[in-house]
Amino acid sequence: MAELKALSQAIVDGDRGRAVSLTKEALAAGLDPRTILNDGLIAGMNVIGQRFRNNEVYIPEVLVASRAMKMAMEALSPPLAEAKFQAACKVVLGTVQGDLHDIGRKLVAMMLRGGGFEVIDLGVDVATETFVDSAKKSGAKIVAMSALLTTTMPAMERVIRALKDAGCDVKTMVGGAPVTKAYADRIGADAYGEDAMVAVDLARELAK
Ligand code: B1M
Repeated sequence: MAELKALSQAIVDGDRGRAVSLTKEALAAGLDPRTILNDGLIAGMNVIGQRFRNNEVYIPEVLVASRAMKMAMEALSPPLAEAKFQAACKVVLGTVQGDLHDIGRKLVAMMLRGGGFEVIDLGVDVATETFVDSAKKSGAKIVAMSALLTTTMPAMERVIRALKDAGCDVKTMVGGAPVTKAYADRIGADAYGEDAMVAVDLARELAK
């Protein structure tokens, strides 16, 4: 769809104003927020990610694109959250220690909230103890972790072990670009979310 291609391009260009106005226009035109998210915003970030990998753009361009995505996501957040699901349960969510990537995690948070979950978003660079403390204090049923770096993935295993050691009765879910189902199984996670949409279905399964 033409609007979504333009939106994707606005993200690639890091044009925040255009990204926000095109997101609002797409919503006003009645497009499903999930379609706007997938085929507009995420599609644009995928292009930037590929160019970054090919050394065609560098960190400043990626940051500018990330900011445009964040601002467009703010416009998209209320309609996504409007879906009237019964509050399923609490989920503690964070990007693991040493990792500052937050776009994917914010998407997961947004989709979970849209799916009726109460999300306690701990942010980025979250220490193992913080996950455990938050799970204990909140009574969350699920602890969800995001990692974007191969060097920070092992922190997920540490959190899972610490939750068990602390006797927390929680299910764990992991995700992020370098994480795989095989890795999730190996570290004893209860679920692996390939993307933010799948994360909601998995969280519903885990909450049962
Ligand atoms: Co970084 N970075 N980065 N970066 N960055 C990657 C991840 C990288 C793959 C780029 C590359 O080299 N091709 C590479 C990692 C290599 C590796 O470890 N294998 C990398 C690197 C190396 C780095 C630095 C080390 C660079 C440097 O400084 N030399 C540095 C590390 C900083 C740190 O964290 N300590 C760094 C910094 C940055 C920026 C700050 C510039 C910026 C982050 C801005 C921000 O987040 N606020 C950035 C970005 C933007 C990227 C890329 C280009 C895009 C990431 C992104 O936002 N994708 C990325 C390349 C890429 O992935 N293609 C890259 C869009 C987002 C929607 O996808 O986060 O994967 P993603 O989330 C998806 C799914 O994975 C899933 O759902 C989401 C979509 O539906 N998901 C979950 C995520 N978490 C989930 C949790 C779940 C379930 C699903 O359940 C709990």
